[in-house]
Amino acid sequence: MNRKEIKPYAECNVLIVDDEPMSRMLLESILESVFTCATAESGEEAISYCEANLPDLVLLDMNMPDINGLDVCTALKASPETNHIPVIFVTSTMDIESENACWEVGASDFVMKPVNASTLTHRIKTHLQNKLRTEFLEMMTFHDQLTGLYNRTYLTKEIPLLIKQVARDKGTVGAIMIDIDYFKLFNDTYGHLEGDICLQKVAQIVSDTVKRPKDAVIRFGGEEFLVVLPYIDHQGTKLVAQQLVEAVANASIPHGKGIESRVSISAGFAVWKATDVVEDDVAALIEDADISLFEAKELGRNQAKG
Ligand code: GH3
Ligand code: MG
Ligand code: MG
Ligand code: MG
Repeated sequence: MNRKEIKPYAECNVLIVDDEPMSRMLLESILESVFTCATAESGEEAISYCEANLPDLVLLDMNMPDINGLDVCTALKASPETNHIPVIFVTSTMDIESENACWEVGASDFVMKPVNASTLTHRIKTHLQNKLRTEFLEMMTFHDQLTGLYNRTYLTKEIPLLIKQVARDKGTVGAIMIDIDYFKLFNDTYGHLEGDICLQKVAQIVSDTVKRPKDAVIRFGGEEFLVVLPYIDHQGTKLVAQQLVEAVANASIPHGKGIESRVSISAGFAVWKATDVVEDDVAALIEDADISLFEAKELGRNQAKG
């Protein structure tokens, strides 16, 4: 996610889970004018919907045959992909033990059947607000405002966690350091505002070229980008680095004083066992990629070295 503002309620996807058709219809009729609603008629369907669509909130019937609401909530909270989705239980039988059971499996709230339409709508809005604000702040904390890429905070806080996971799986991790060629001359020729637009274009090309979901593209410095590639070997990293160099050159962004009169990048890469990165610190892997970047610059720019 990288939006400049919090999305409106009408765009929030609320999943209604209930095994009784009448209950589903009633809840949907209350909520469909305020939120974007979807329905599921079983616990199994709810879990697969959540995995595939990541709704903003789940309204969950407690009593259902097969997988009951408590089990659905437990499953959602156990997965890192879905554990941030607030779950509100809707139930007709509520004793203290059931209430406690809801809290224990990670519920955000519960409402009693028959529901008061206004209370239900307002409870949902409150939990959506909490979730969306948290996500928005996370987005602001971890993204660079000019390019929308991850920032240095993301690099220091989140990348070590990713690399620890790769180390547990005994995998390797690749790092590609990218630097725009003759960018000072670009600014001198076209001005800093055009320079900013150029940075945005290059950032977009890099993001589009690096495709796997766990790969991370970070704005490392002014006109330097770092790509972190978990679970990749030397050959794979080399290929991505070469593709990045080619993609920027092929975009043909005019640069009167650049190589072949267009904007180009140089890239340096390194691939380490993730366990070694954990031991030595991410900075050591970056330093290794940086040495290769220096070599790529020395050899004439517009190329990848590693
Ligand atoms: P080289 O090929 O050796 O990398 O040459 P270069 O000119 O790109 O290298 P240098 O490090 O001398 O210049 C980097 C330039 O990037 C200098 C600075 O003005 C520019 N820059 C850094 N951040 C920004 C930014 O956010 N916007 C703009 N427009 N320019 C920036
Ligand atoms: Mg039921
Ligand atoms: Mg530089
Ligand atoms: Mg440069």
